Amino acid sequence: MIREKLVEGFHEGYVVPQGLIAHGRGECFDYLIGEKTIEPAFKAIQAAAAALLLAKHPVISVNGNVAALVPGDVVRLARAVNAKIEVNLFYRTEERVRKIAEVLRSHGADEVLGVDDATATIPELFSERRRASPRGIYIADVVLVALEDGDRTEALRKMGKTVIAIDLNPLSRTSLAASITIVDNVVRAVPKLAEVASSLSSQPRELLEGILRSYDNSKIIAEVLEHICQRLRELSSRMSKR
Ligand code: PTJ
Repeated sequence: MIREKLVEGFHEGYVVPQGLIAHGRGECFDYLIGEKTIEPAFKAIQAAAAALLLAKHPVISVNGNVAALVPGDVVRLARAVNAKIEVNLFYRTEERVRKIAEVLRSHGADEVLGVDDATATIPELFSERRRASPRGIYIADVVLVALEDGDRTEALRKMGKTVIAIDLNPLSRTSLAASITIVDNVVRAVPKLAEVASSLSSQPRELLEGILRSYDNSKIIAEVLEHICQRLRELSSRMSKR
């Protein structure tokens, strides 16, 4: 079903062929983690929810794959944390931007940035992803990205922003450069993040700050790698007993 959604987005002209290849890479890592939200990802989701709720200008960045897979959950998350939604594409064309904005609007988004207003430039970035809205990613203090390239994550960090990344590859440049890395499939991570954010939204600020203070991203990535090693060891011992 997930693949079909991407293929449909591809036929409708807003998912790029490179997005289908990226998805295949993601599936491989999803098998390695066991196709479920693992404990370190859940800890990262809690920290991400806290960061988004504490932010002054939170923004959710949407590309072709995200629009195809979780458009409704993006809108729900944006409502839960009062974030703006911005289209930001690696392979940017105005036609794709408009189609993605339309998909988001058809799922309930009131406002989609990055369409006619991507007039600001992220410094030291040379891909089409440098274009940002001066009311969105450009001034954001917290940006959520998914299936992202390492260059933009690094550039956003250099601008002093907190970057939350959803990426199934724990060793991608994005995963290593982000402030909070959620190693999980977007189809599980985005709805879970919306759910956790809704339940944390009534909590006092101090509790959210405490969650963020005790969060250590390198430790979380190490836990993900340990989970994969342990899972492979278990699978290998099961195979040797067959
Ligand atoms: O729509 P555009 O023009 O912005 O282009 C989007 C793509 C995905 C083509 C572009 O951002 C790209 O090429 O990304 P990368 O550099 O291939 O990175 C994608 C990362 O996302 C890889 O580390 C994959 O393992 C990971 N990934 C793939 N599918 C999923 C995923 N992570 C979470 N959930 C997935 N479903």
